[in-house]
Amino acid sequence: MRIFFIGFGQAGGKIVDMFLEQDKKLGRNSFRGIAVNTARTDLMGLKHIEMKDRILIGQTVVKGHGVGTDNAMGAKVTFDEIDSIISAIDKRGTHDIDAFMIVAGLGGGTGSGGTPVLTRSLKKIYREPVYVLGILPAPEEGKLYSFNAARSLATLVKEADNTFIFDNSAWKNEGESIKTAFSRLNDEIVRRFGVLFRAGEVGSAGIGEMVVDSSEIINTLRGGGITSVGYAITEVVTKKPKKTVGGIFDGIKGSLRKKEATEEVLLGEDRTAKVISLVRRAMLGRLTLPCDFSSTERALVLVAGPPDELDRKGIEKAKSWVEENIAGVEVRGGDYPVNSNFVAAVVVLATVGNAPRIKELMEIARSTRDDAAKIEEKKPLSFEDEIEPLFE
Ligand SMILES: Nc1nc2c(ncn2[C@@H]2O[C@H](COP(=O)(O)OP(=O)(O)OP(=O)(O)O)[C@@H](O)[C@H]2O)c(=O)[nH]1
Ligand SMILES: [Mg+2]
Repeated sequence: MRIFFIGFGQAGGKIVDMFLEQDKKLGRNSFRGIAVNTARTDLMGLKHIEMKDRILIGQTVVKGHGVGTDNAMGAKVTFDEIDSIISAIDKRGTHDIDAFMIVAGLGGGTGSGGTPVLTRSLKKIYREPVYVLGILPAPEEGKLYSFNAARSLATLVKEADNTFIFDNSAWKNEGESIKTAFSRLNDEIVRRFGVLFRAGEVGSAGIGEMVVDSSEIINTLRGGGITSVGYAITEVVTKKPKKTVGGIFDGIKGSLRKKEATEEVLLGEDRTAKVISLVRRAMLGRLTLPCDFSSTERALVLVAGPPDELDRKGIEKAKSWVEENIAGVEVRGGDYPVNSNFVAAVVVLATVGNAPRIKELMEIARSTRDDAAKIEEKKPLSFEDEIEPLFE
């Protein structure tokens, strides 16, 4: 899939920079990307996004120093300078892309406020779907971050074709500070979304029997809402031990080490059963947004690895198993052949209905707003009418 990334704000810029780094490392050309920020130093710190693709906005207002967690300001400067952002996107080229992906931390000011404005604008101008990869703040960052994230999300679910969520709080370790966790979390993000976003790409391992192409990903995401992604990986054990090749599964921080994969042995055992177990592990393990998967409307199952290991019957059975466990009946899926000593499964849970962390954010946002406005009445929560969106 050819993706045009836009990293909005500091977190977004860093993560897009890493997607491009991964592309370079693999010698691929699937991803392109730009960064947009109100803070000059954040843009300067990037390494793989070209200088001309780093767009500083809001200079007359904040003088390159960022909007300091004020997402209404982030929305305003984006709105005022939308033409220069669109022009930078056009210059980079959009004619051969499959989708846009705006990446942003939703708790701050720039990315949180700017992403919904840019999403709406891209939707008006281009035919390609506009997705968002939104990062949720950890509770320790304070109420303002939660409030920002809730408002941004309330707007995004209306504007974007789909919003992938990665919840920082679900991924940081007990006792670890959120800041020290960033580089590890970003590596997790780039690994799992990298596999998904590359699906359909013709690699050196040839064409699969049942390839997932970009239209299947787009159709899975069509319903909009919030999407969570599961991932699991296992090493292929061969009779003649070869040099370990991680291939597309390598993150930025170096090659996969054996201990990162499980000890499941594919060779000599039932490959069908192994594919099924890998997919189950992906869905039952830690998701990018912990959620009740039985409330999911659609899903996509992707199994990537060396062609010999991509057992067709296993993938079909795994799809049936996913279908039995989600609310809807639409489960797409297939394979993605790659040269690697690993096999990975990605399960996309599209349009999840019930995620405790989202509910919690909405509660915090409502109580923060109510504190401010001294509103007594309690209404049921929904994105549509409860949380004041950033703009209408
Ligand atoms: N996973 C991850 N989250 C990050 C990273 N950097 C920041 N965040 C989170 O993203 C949210 C927003 O932070 P920033 O991206 O710094 O905010 P910004 O968009 O630059 O906005 P302002 O600095 O307020 O103008 C916070 O909740 C952070 O915890 C990162 O590298 N990785
Ligand atoms: Mg910033």
